[in-house]
Amino acid sequence: MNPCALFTGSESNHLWLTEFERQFPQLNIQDWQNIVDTQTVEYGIVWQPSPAYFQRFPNLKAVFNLGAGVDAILSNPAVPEQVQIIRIEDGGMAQQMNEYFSYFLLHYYRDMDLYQQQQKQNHWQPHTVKSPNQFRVGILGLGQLGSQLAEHLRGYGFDIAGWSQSKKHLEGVTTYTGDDQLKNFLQRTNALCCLLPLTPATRGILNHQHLSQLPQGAVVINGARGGHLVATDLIDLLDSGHLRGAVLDAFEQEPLDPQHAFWQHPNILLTPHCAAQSEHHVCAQQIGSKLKAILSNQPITGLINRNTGY
Ligand code: OXD
Repeated sequence: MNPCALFTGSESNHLWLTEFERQFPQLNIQDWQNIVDTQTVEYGIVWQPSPAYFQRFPNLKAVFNLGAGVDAILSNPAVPEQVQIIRIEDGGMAQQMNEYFSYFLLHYYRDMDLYQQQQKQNHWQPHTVKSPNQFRVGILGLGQLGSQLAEHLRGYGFDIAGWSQSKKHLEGVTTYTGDDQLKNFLQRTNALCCLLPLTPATRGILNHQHLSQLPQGAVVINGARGGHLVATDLIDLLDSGHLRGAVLDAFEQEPLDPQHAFWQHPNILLTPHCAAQSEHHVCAQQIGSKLKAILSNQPITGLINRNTGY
């Protein structure tokens, strides 16, 4: 079997290699830099590969992305047209995303941000608990992760809506489609959860125009990519009091610059791109099985459409 070239650009490389070796020793997955006969490589497994990766393997047919979002591959100018891109589908991330969003949604729904401020002022004041159906959650992006989040949140009794580019039907979820319905979706949403793929169409979607369509006192939780958000617009809307708070997990530059205004903003909670992490054993299982399927001419799911970017 020809070697399959792994690139993760991080110290977790050896963990991936060990996991692939454990589950699929016959697949000959190797560190991309150790492969000598580079012309024979037809398949790759990558996370945020450098242009040099694609230059090194001119006969690549397909790469498996070690995550859900493929924006780092699509924006790489060295990726040849004919190389197919295959993403992780769930890979253990849906449950982690559900936990992450539930945690912060409950934080705002149960006024924990207000209690944190009150504690700093030694101020005792209970707030009336709202009925959950008065808390209107809106999920931007109803792909694998967004639709599972909608399903999970129904258990809390929140009023849930979702927005996506193409029409989706999800039980118990009011769905909105396309640019024409984005305003109506935003206007009814108290807690906006972003799980969109980052594409030219969604870059900067969390901007002043859209965020100011949310009702006064809304909150924003971005578990997708920093490129969705216009940082200065968010800060303006928090400072003017239009938005109550924001939770940010992903940033345009990572790690986030220690001088960035987000760190010290009183109404921003931030986490270091950890909302959901692909689990080695689950993802290795998924990728190895798909690679075996491709090699025996079986169909697979998770292929990226280069036109839509997801
Ligand atoms: C992903 C990520 O895209 O972890 O999977 O950000």
